[in-house]
Amino acid sequence: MWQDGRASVQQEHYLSALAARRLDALVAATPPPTRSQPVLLACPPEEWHGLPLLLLNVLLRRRGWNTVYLGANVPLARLEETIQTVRPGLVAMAAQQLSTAVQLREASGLLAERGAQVAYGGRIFNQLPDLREQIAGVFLGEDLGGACERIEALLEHKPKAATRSTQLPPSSPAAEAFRRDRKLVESGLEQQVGGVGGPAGDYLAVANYHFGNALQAALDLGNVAYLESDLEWIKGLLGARNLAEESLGRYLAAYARTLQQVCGPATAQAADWLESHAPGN
Ligand code: B12
Repeated sequence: MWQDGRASVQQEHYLSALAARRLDALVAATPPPTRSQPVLLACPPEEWHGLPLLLLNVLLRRRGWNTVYLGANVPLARLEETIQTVRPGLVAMAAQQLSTAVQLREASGLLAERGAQVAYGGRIFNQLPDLREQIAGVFLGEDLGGACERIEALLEHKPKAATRSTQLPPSSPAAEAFRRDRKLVESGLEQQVGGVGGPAGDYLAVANYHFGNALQAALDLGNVAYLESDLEWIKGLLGARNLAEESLGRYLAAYARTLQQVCGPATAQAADWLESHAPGN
């Protein structure tokens, strides 16, 4: 509803906070855990969608598990210390977006290296099942319904074979070039699409922030086509705000040109993909 413009951000925040309070109240009303092995629940850095893991927390607590819910946007620094203190039988993580799938990939690698068993899920892994190949952990399924049984099976049997390699693929030249030159690309775009300041400038700054994050994530994950799910989201958002789809077309075409000019051959494939996906092309 929020994406369609039928609910305001304020209404969405109000309802999310209400849902979180209700879930917290359910946890508080649950009897003490009957199973001693802790289960740690944490969102990776920059992931603010904490509700799914909060819900999983309630479900696990109701089955007697001793959960430690760390919430949204948990930094990776000192995670090792936490693992040593809590000594969890399993760490459950969730990511809903492309950019936080990259963060979850890093967290899972780090945890697996320290010998922790990782399990995960989230919207982005449902949309792009290929991504599961890059995570050092066990996928818990497409919805929260069966997640508790899977977690219990993992805690009871600890299948080593189900955990993937913890070796991260080397960063691609395209990902490195964009990381290095993103600011230059964005200032080039400001000159092409419109100056900063005023409504157009505001939209551009917001678009650059979200789109740049998603593009960096797609390149980090090794496939610019992973951006497709974000483009659908942006199209819906523009439509709901009465902005023509051509503005996305112009933006993507200008992005492709600027990327090509600033980063050169390293990002040629990404620039071609953006150009061919610009509505109106
Ligand atoms: C509430 C909400 C927020 C709240 C979160 C509050 C909170 N405490 O969690 C806030 C305001 C923080 C937020 C922020 C943003 N959000 Co938001 N948000 C939502 C919303 C409306 C509901 C998400 C939710 O909790 N659903 C309840 C859960 C239980 O259901 P679910 O998400 O559908 O999950 C199902 C499966 O995916 C799966 N699953 C999900 N997680 C897990 C985990 C495990 C372990 C398992 C097994 C399964 C599983 O199981 C569930 C069904 O059983 C969705 C829209 C929607 N309808 O889903 C957008 C949505 C997720 N948000 C979105 C976006 C874009 C954003 C923002 C970028 C917006 C912005 N402009 O700033 C920021 C990003 C913040 C960040 N860096 O993380 C997009 C993501 C699109 C995309 N391509 O990335 C969505 C899909 C909305 C949309 N269609 O545009 N958001």
